[in-house]
Amino acid sequence: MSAEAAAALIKPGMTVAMSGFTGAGYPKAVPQALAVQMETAHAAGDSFKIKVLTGASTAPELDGVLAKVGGMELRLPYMSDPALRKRINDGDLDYMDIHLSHVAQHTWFGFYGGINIAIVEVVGIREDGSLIPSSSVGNNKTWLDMADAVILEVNKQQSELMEGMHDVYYGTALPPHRKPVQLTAPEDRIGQPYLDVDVDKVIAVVETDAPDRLSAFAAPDEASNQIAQHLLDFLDGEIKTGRLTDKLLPLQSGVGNIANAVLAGLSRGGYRGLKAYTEVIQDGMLELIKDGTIEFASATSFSLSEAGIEEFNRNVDFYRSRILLRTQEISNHPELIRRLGCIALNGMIEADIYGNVNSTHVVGSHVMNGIGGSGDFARNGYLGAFMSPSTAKGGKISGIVPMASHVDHTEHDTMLIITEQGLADMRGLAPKQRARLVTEKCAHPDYKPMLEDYFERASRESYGKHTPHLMGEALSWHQRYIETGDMRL
Ligand code: 0RQ
Repeated sequence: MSAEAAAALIKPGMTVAMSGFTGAGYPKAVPQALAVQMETAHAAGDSFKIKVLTGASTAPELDGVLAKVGGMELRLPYMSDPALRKRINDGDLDYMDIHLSHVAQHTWFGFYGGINIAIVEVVGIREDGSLIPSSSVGNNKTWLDMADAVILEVNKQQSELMEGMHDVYYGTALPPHRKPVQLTAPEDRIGQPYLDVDVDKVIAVVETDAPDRLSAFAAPDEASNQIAQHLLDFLDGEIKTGRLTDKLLPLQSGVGNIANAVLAGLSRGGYRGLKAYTEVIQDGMLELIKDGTIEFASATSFSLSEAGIEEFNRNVDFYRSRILLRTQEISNHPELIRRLGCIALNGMIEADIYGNVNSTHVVGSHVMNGIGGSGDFARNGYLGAFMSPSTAKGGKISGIVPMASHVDHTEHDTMLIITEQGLADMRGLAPKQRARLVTEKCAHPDYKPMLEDYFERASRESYGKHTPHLMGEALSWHQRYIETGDMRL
């Protein structure tokens, strides 16, 4: 049926679970048709809002249009759309930022109530009713299983050549009936290439012909290259001490500028035959697979630029045996990340001197994107690194602060803090040692004396001497930024 007819099946107040992970594999027509119907309702004075669950971030055709018409009352988990971000920070809707590995199980536990409708993009519907997954798998298995009704978008633009590259695991159960997940290497297949759906629940099939978000990547800047170099030097040191071999351990890489620069650096570093157990395959990862740096990559989503898609389609037979897309409850599974010993590399907003990391909130209250999978990997991996330039907004904000204004990753979960200034290896260090090292290695020269002064006074005057802090001053840098637009004195 038409997208308009399918959208008309969605009613105000419903919980609608949609496909999509980092701008890939999201429904492209029904959400846009729904936004038009919401706008009409709002013009007539009727409220029309729904609760939206996804895999992770989507695109303007989903989060963007629904945000613009004020059509969401709740959104979870990760998002990165500017219009939606503005709505959330204006206080117009509730946003629940949860670990990506938690979404499926919390849905099964009933924490979010039921799901009225699932809208899932697929590449095709097979004769037996099973579905060829699209460019992301995300939470689609859970959405299809749990929803009362299902709308499928069959997108002609998604390459049919992806068929067979997915591994959908159907062995999850609820406690106390859980069994170990039998995956011991990133390349292990433990599921099936297709998604199952109860055909009696399918209330609409809509054909679409539109590309994914296709974000292009900026060339790495100077700071990103320096951060990448610090990490590569650190890894070389780990190999020399014998803690790692030159095959490293399976890599998880976040998204964005710095992640891309690190991937490019690995290629220069002469590594061969590495593996990735990660969430997203970006252009940088494709290049590493092509040149043999990475031998195999497991993820839940492709997030490629137009050039990346062309490259993938041209050499699909080569990539087919080197890439698997899984459900996000498996790509981000704590049990598997711990077993494989992933090296987790993620961006951050700020870190404090003790190594508590804020990945999500500018000045404690303005949400940027969300925690994504960074917590799944940082807490459970073999190594957890957080990376950022040492300053933001032209030097007016320090990325290293006395106390993090919001904490996503506690000092117990973080091991490496890396800025363009240097790398702080906090493994095996107690709080005061961490504070001195993070300040020395990572702080920008404009802020280093301020941090040293703070720590020295806190060490003398603090209520307790274990993790010295001056409670009235710990967040004063953020307050100063709010008042003057600059954290500097
Ligand atoms: O803002 O674009 O307005 O200039 O944050 O910062 O330095 O370009 O770095 O693209 O890597 O993003 C933490 C947001 C970093 C990202 C974050 C501002 C800065 C700029 C972007 P502008 P950069 P990145 C895998 C894992 C959480 C999710 C995650 C992120 C913008 O890495 O969302 O790890 N991580 N997922 O100016 C004020 C500061 C700031 C600051 C940066 N201290 N104060 N603004 N910015 N630091 C993927 C998934 O799980 C799906």
